[in-house]
Amino acid sequence: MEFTMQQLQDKFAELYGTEGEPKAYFAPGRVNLIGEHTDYNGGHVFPCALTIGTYGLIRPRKDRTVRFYSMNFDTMGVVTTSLDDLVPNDEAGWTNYPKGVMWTFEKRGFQLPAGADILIYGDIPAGSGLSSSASLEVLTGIMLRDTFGFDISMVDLALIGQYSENNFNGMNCGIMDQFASAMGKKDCAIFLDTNTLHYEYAPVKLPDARIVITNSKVKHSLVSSAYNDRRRESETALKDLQTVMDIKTLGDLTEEQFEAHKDAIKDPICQKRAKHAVYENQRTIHAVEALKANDIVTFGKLINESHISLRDDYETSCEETDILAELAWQIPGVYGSRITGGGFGGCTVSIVKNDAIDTFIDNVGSVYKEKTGHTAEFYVVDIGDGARPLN
Ligand code: GAF
Repeated sequence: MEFTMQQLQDKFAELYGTEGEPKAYFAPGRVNLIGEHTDYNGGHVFPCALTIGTYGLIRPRKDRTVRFYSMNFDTMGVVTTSLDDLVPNDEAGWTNYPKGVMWTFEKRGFQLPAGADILIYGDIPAGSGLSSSASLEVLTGIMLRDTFGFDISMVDLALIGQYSENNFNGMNCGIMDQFASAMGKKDCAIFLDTNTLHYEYAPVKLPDARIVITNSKVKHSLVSSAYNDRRRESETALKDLQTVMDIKTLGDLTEEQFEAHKDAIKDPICQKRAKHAVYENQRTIHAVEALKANDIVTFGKLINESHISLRDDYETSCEETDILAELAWQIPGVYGSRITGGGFGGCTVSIVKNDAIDTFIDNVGSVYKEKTGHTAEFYVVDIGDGARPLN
């Protein structure tokens, strides 16, 4: 964290005055270990919350004004809006995320009795695909809930975040990121069935290894439109399959059932997308079994297969993340490595033996730089808790 809590409190007082102590909150980012692009296909995911994320200070006001300030976008200064004017617009930049959550609260019958002064600071690297927007949504949700005394569960706060991202910000994401940020648990990944929202915490006990995130430092444009395309292609595949079988989601299918009925999917691109969704869901179930049995070798192999499927069938990887994963696979001591998150850049996640971490960072970093000109960043991460008050 670049700023201390004291510095955030001082900035809050400087901007908004000292009348009344603001309350402080935190909501984490996430890394997904396996189960990619399965969350809107009725499959399983296996993310964990990080110890980096978004911090917020909030103090209610007496009128309907809302004031936002971000330490990360300080050049925007204080952005002022009103609870009576909750509409998305480009000039509002990052504030469209908290505004979307406020709009969703009102839509769901949680009428906000007053506005608020809000200060935000995030330590998730920009554009890394580690869910800075989901963490901001969940943070806003928990701040509003506590400040105005609403009775809303953490799972519902995740759903509110997803709804606002879909309907206010136009990104048709699934539930994974908001769920991980709201429901994360230290040292555990969340095995979530996105069909039922049934979940269980699986301890991530890696006796001789750590989770290493590698940031490609690349974010290709049109991420959200390409993401929405994938979602549409998967839905087309599902509709075709439903003409020959009784299923609700692609997550209902085993690999065998998919192979037996795949010809019902007319468009070959949609068929590849569905293949990924079905196989990735099954891989996720097997990966969790392997982790529970302390079989890190199998867990790692499934992680590698996930990358290959995202590269070849779902086509959400890109040259840079392919290079990162393929370099990682060559290093002894790497159990598995794959692109994580929405794709088209962002990060890879790797499971690396403790005594191979330095070599991994040196080798992957230098060859990646040679091949792409980009300087990758590496984070050896701990798994943290979900969103919470700090004072
Ligand atoms: C993004 C989305 F926000 C998630 O819902 C999920 O679909 C992920 O991409 C891919 O697994 O992070």
